[in-house]
Amino acid sequence: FLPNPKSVAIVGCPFRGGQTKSGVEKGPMHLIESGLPQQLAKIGWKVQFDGELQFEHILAEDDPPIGNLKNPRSVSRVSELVAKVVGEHAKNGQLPLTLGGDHSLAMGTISGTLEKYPDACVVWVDAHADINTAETSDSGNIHGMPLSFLLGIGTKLKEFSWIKPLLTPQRLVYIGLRDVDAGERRILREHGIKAFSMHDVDKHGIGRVVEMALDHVNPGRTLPIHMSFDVDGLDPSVTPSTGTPVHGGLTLREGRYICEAIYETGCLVALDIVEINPSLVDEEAAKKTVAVGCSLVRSALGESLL
Ligand code: 5AB
Ligand code: MN
Ligand code: MN
Ligand code: MN
Repeated sequence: FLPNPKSVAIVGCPFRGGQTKSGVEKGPMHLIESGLPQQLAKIGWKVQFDGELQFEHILAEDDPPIGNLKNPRSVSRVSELVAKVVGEHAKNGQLPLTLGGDHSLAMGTISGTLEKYPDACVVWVDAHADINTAETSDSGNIHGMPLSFLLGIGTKLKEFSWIKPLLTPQRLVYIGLRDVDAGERRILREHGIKAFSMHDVDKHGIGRVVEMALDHVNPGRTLPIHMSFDVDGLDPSVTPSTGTPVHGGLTLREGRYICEAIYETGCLVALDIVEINPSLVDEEAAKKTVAVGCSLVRSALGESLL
């Protein structure tokens, strides 16, 4: 499924409305300015980047909570726009690389991928399960909920009616989990969703975990893969500048290995790198986190297999 010639479209999404900490909207520009487009060109990709998406018109609207959901309309409208842009790039035969921004954006990116590839599977790398519903979420932050919307779990809101719940529980797999809410555990169990926690990574090693994860969602390695990579899946010593860090995470090599192994399948059709917040911790931490973000993208686009 990899585009041939290799062609990537960078979708910069300066959005923070899925959570409450400011700064995550600056993630995409930091990745760009640190040279990501040039790095991808250097490893053989034709790179399209026409500037970040503009969300000002959406963010200017009044957006009071609906129940406990914070910024529901802007999250929905931003994701709807992202879905269109990602879907169009995919239809053009480009690999959409979405730079966040917070993880609520995945509602859009995965919707866009499924528009072109309805049978795509999702590899979700994260410390968190991001599968709360409005009912189970304590925080009301929608970056902790995108998968419930994509799966069609929980109360349907008219504000989100554009989302087609095309994702099925058996097409989703997690790697890196270590901070899962009680309500989320229940959802994972009830829907039989496969998750590889840090415990599994310690027990089996990352090589075996990625193999088992792919065997579950993509047994014949014949289905397109959308990888959504939250940098908080890595340990905070590796990616300190992120809004919801959790200790005991993946090492840099484990993170890059996941990306390399996904590239090696030849099935990658879309990639998200989200939750880099350059305003958190200090400048050195931000630089390090951005550099790691770039390295994950390069690994997922084949750098180590030249
Ligand atoms: B992230 C939490 N489960 O729902 C919630 O960073 C955290 O995109 C969500 O993975 C973290 O607020 C969302 C406690
Ligand atoms: Mn997370
Ligand atoms: Mn996440
Ligand atoms: Mn986070």
